[in-house]
Amino acid sequence: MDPKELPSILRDDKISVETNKLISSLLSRTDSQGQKLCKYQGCWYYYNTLQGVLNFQSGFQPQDTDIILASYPKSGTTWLKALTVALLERSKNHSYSSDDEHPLLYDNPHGIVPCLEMDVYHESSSPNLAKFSAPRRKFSTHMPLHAMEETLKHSPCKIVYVCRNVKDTLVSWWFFLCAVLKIEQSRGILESLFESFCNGTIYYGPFWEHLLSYWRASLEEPKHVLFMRYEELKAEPRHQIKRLAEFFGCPFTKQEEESGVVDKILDLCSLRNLSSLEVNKTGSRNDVDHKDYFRKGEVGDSKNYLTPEMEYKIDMIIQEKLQGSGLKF
Ligand code: PAP
Repeated sequence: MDPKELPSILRDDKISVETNKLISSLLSRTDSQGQKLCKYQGCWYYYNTLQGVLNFQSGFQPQDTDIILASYPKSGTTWLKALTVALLERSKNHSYSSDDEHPLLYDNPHGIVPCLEMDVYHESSSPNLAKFSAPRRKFSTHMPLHAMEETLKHSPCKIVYVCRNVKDTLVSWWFFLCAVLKIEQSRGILESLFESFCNGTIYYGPFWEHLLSYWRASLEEPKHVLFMRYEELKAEPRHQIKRLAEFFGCPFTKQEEESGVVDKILDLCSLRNLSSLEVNKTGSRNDVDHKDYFRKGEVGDSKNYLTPEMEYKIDMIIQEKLQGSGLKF
């Protein structure tokens, strides 16, 4: 594929001279798709993303009311963004009907909640953040928590991490990557992604360090970091959305519960509803079609694609890496 046709996150055309110098001192590798990755502060990034991370680290000034939605890619980010937007929007008394001016009806959740390193700080360490002011600034990130710790030091901002069964995450990655690169979905690509996933040298990997960075912080500072699971959101959405609302300091009132607001929000943010909206059927941003953020959304779908040997290897890695942490799958 012509490098200019790649989504911008996979390219290396936004790198400053200093970052180039830094990269030359870092561990680097080329992934199975031919894209260059380097390891910075323990995490693997494509070069443009690294530039965004560095811009963020040097320029971001947190506000106390900021909300940061964090995840390992393909773990439920789009859903968490939609739920967060809907929760914070509800003070505006939406009707949730088709003539409503609810932002989720007019934009993809990724357009409403931009990613710090891939959108906001992609090009500069001093972007104009004025448009993100009301009512609370909402950002997302795929950085591990340790990449943000220095920048967010002493900030009481709210960080929500959504995690997902890593096998489903891997399979979701495979589908997404092939869709974005517009290449055929071959077993060969799944197998090479699997290898990278297992040895940790994958975009934003190793996944276990990612998970553990947020898991530990959620235990140490539960008012600052909330740890959620995709599977729990699927199994008990009403309970989980209430947890999220409480964490943000805007719990549902009795009146809201009685008038069905919880269910309206869940319905608005459902995969079925979001994927059927015109903006998500036809729109795109950062060279990614909105429709590619929505697929099956099923728990355990990886069983249909991973061999028992692959599953076993992942299980063993999880057992070894998460041992003693209290985090289980
Ligand atoms: P991202 O990291 O690129 O933002 P992310 O949203 O985290 O992707 O993950 C995409 C997965 O969430 C897809 O899973 P699948 O490949 O196993 O199907 C997608 O279908 C699922 N997803 C997206 N929106 C929703 C939603 N509203 N409810 C449930 N699952 C969703």
